[in-house]
Amino acid sequence: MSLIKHFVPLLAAVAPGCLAQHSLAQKSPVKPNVVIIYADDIGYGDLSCNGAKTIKTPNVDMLASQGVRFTNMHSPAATCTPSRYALLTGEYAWRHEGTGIAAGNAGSIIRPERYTLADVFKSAGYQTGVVGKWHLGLGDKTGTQDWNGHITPGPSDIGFDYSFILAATGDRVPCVYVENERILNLDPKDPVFVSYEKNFEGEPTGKLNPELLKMHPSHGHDMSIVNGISRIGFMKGGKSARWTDEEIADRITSKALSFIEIQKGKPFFLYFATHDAHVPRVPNPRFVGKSGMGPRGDAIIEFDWSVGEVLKMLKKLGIDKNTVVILSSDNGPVVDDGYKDQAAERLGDHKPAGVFRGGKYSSFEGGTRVPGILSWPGTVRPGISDKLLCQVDMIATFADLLKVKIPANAAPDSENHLSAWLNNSGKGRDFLVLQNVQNNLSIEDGAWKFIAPGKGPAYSKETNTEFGNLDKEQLYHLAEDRGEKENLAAKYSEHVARLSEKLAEIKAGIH
Ligand code: NG6
Ligand code: CA
Repeated sequence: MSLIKHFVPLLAAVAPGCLAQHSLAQKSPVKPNVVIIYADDIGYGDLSCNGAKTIKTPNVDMLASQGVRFTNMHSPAATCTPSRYALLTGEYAWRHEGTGIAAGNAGSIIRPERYTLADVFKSAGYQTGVVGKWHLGLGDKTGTQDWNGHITPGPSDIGFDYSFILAATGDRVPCVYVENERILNLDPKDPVFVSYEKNFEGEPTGKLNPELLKMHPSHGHDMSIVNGISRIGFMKGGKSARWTDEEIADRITSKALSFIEIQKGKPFFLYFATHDAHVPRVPNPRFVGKSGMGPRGDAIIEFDWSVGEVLKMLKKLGIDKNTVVILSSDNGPVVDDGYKDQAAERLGDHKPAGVFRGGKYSSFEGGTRVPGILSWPGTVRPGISDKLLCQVDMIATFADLLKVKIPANAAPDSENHLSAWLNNSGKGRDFLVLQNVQNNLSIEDGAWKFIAPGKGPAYSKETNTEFGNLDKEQLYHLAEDRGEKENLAAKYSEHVARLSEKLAEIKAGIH
């Protein structure tokens, strides 16, 4: 498809200077900056542009009003690591061993030889950066990394020129920032040690020393204590390098802003993965109490602030019209994810997954139908799109925009849907395969969804989530039953047969 086609709707409206730039695009691709703002555990219904009434997210809403708001955008999986793996590699994570929720001492899951989304941008001459939550492993092997030197391989081996990351998640040790693969502010006399097997002698834990805690676990999360919060895993040392949870959003947002400021003259790609609203939810004091819903709501307001800061910076530098901003989330929402933070008690009428069933971890739509916004002011026509789209397609889609050739065998599941992402005539995906926390698969075609029979509990009492697992087939008519209330498998066996056959083909690698 010719590139110029994507710009047709706005050609009449843009200034003559821009027109010239766009006709050049026929020969050489335009190179807008690209910022992906990737939220953690923020659900479809958590944003006011998607209908939330209790929580107000004015900055996200502004982004949505100047861009296209997708109502059928999916993360590739219902948990973090597999979604991020698929986003960056263009391969469904269920094809690849070792892509489940990663421990904080996991080795690099995406190996250096792998072609990634960052490589697409590098091939097109971009400066690339990742700031925020990583959760894709670091170092050569699980558990034996030396955290006190150059922790390699890491983001620089898979296409990122710059990285400022949390190695895993806020609730997993090591609780330190890692900048360009070295722990920031590390005192060599106080090295960091990490174990996911046993505690280090003399170190307090949430389990044995609850009196030291300012936030208590509701399930799990009772190991090493950092900043008055017990975590998953054990760590020792690195006192000067430990983060303060209340400052994480400020720290990573300011790193994202300075990356943008430094790179502004060249095309850049920034993958800005916020920690909000993952547990532990410990927003900065200036957001505390702002949602009236406790820390979870306040963390979403903090997320909205981060989005606003990015948009303000792009405007201030005069590059807002030359920057594509994509906002999405790595999986659906969860209310109690392991800390007693009042999230359930103060939820009120708020529906984090909107009209959708289930949430984080789930095969139901709430697991993967996430917020999706793309803005490219002056180029992409604002609007609302209900086309079936998925983050796994970013590699092929941006490769088309930038006219980059993806190597053979790279990004096997990534499809080019540039025209749909840019709110033009493209129809979106024909089929999409999704995975829940037990790696059970479902497939949908926009109108129908088939959840394959799968082992595992139907429901988690701890997180109050329906996983969507059942020992028999499930079929939902999403076009008329977005809430997946009625299992029609017995009634429409032809759709069960059609979708289960397609799922088997995709599993076998036949597209
Ligand atoms: C679970 C954690 C949960 C969260 C999740 C990963 C317990 C009891 N629960 O195992 O708190 O960390 O993993 O979330 O430990 S994700 O968004 O990074 O996938
Ligand atoms: Ca997540």
